[in-house]
Amino acid sequence: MLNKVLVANRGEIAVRVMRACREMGIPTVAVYSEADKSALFARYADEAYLLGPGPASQSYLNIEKILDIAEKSDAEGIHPGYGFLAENAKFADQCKSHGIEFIGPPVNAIEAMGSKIESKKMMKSAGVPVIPGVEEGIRDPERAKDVASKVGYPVMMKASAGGGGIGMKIVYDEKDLAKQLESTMRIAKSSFGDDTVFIEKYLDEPRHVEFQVIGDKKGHFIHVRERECSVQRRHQKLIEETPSCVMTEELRASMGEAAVKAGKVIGYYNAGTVEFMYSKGDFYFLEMNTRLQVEHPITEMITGVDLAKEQLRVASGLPLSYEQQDITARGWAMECRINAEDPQNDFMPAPGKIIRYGEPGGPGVRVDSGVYTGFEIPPFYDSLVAKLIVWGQDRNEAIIRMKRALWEYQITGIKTNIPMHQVIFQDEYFNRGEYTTHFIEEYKILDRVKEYIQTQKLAASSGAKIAAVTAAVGMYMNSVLAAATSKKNE
Ligand code: MV4
Repeated sequence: MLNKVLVANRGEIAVRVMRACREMGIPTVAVYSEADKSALFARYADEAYLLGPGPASQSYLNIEKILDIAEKSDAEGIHPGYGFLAENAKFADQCKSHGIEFIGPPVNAIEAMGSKIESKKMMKSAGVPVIPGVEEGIRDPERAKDVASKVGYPVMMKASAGGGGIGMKIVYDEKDLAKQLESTMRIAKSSFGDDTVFIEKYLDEPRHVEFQVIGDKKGHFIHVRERECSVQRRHQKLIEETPSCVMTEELRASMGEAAVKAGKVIGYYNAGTVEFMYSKGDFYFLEMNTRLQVEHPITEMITGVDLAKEQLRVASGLPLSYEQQDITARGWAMECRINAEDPQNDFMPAPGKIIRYGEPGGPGVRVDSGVYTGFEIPPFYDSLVAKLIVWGQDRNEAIIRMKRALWEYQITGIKTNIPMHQVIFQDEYFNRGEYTTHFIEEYKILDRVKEYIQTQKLAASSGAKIAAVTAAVGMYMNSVLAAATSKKNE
């Protein structure tokens, strides 16, 4: 077992990984920026070292400083969390050359999955269904026209080095192709330093269904079922759930088989996620994420698998604790990402000081957070404050429980997206599980959130008015009563 683990991350995921380490008796090292000097994760660790100023480039992305602290603290392993350096092949390789265990997949797997074209090629060769198209970079408008006419309009153009929906363009007609190709290449170059673009069939009404996978260094490789992540805003996941509403035992078996094939074909080990597009009964490989995902807790809630602990076991050279037939599930889990954002100002990040913080609890509620009353949320990083996760016997109970937990959640002093979650959990289509990746736009959720906040304010203010009038009447009645009583006593 690793002697000590440095967690090269911050916030909730740093606390989450440190909890797994503590349960396994592995001492932890935190690395923190100036802005995080009083953060929960820095206090939770057995040792904590300052990285540098707030901006990520001078702290959580400072590879040299992180490796230096790892060596000075004698940490044998580094867990990258998600974001920052989690999918940085160079960092993984530098850990290796420093004799430090990168708690994640092999370097070649990170590299291969960093290219959408290469990953599609590898998956196709392994018999994993991929979105119809050609797995080659397109630069010439004539070649683009040829490919698009074969694939059939509308087509989707994508940056091969891209992610998060950046450098994606839908093209409906040949007359727009050349112009869109040029702009997609320009965006790809400016965003990712690589203008390689490819073309594939546009899938209408897709759902985002991903499979958790994990393997050890002895060749055991399994999936830990699916997660539905279609409720997204601008390619940022907001709500995740498992099981997926479209899943059947047969579909789970074939998608799970495809996910395992995907991992095996690239010699993967440790935790990863295979993302699929589900459209009209068919599924297609989209991409593979070579890290522990934000939404991993919902998988843990229905299966009982502690994915962070399995990661630490694999990094220590131990076998997985489970074989495929051991992976069973019970009930339904959902996660709401609680972000410090202003729903009345286009969900702009809203950092600031938390005046009062109170987490929901009770049966079937888990909160993974990195904040507390009085904590100053810094402006330098993503806006995720916490993840609210619930478990229910079935989807209906999970929804009811999430509504109750959202109602209990107390966060004052900053704005959050909690009202948005409350609107979504009241939506009839969401409640029926009838939603695609277009859900937020299709049902005008963002406009409804503004209305909801207004009605809440009115209710609160009229409640306040009623309370004030009631108090005044009460005081008047008391004065009348007091006058009557004193007269009687004269
Ligand atoms: C697609 C697609 C439709 N057709 N590809 C790729 C990156 C991912 N974040 C969004 N991606 C999509 N790729 C083809 N050929 C639709 C999307 C998409 C999407 C996919 C999953 C979850 C949310 C999404 C939101 C918008 C677009």
